[in-house]
Amino acid sequence: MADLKKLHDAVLNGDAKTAVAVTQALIAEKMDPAVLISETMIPAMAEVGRRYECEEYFVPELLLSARAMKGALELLRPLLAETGTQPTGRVVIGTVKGDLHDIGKNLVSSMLEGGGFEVTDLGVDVAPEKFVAAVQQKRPHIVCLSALLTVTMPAMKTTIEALKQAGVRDQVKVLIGGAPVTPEYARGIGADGYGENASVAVTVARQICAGAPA
Ligand code: B12
Repeated sequence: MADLKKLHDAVLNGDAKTAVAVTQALIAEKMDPAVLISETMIPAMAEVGRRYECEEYFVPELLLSARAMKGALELLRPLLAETGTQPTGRVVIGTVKGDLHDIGKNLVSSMLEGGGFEVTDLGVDVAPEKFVAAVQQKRPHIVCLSALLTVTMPAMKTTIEALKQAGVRDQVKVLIGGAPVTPEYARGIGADGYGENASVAVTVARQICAGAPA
């Protein structure tokens, strides 16, 4: 049995080569990808964040850990998507303007795909007008906004304002998330829903598409 701790430590130490090799071994052993992510990789990234806060880690270490996490996630992404059944709804997702964090957003995107949603991922540093254009073109049921920085959270509000200005706000539900985001903040800026993690994002998105209040 490949070692879960080895995967945890590879992400923590920014060792992408080992992270990928151990993930491959765990996949071969039919390990549940959701367990690998939620019980091994996310806790490792949380520890990376803690070390950064204590100034034990700096930006280069964050980048190395992010690269290791992304390498492992690339392998798990198709497996998450395989679990899907009926198309559930259309989603446009992106990290808001000024923000380059995409690991959590990619996870939400993969879990939504796995939950049967058709997902258009606009990437990172997405300007409000780009979200508006995607809503006009793709006609999604839900727009998902991600922000990891307190300084980029206001871009969520600006994006909602831009949807209103363009006259498309009533056509979509807006779901927001990211480490500094709270349900109160979501309500305050007029979002329709909030999800604290990727699996909650799928549950809330399903509720929205079923017509239940988010
Ligand atoms: C990795 C990382 C980076 C990497 C990002 C690489 C990448 N490709 O994403 C790099 C090195 C680039 C980086 C840069 C910076 N970072 Co940084 N980073 C992190 C770190 C360590 C981990 C983030 C992460 O990936 N977590 C793992 C994922 C799985 O969790 P998540 O993102 O929270 O996502 C989950 C939920 O939030 C939720 N979710 C996320 N999005 C959405 C969307 C929706 C719709 C829903 C429903 C749910 C949802 O579901 C996800 C999965 O469960 C955090 C620390 C932390 N603890 O968060 C700091 C952190 C976010 N970074 C921080 C800072 C300060 C920076 C920099 C300013 C540093 C600098 N001096 O340059 C820059 C900013 C660059 C920019 N303009 O964006 C601070 C932010 C402080 C603040 N309150 O604003 C943090 C909190 C570190 C800290 N403790 O100080 N960072």
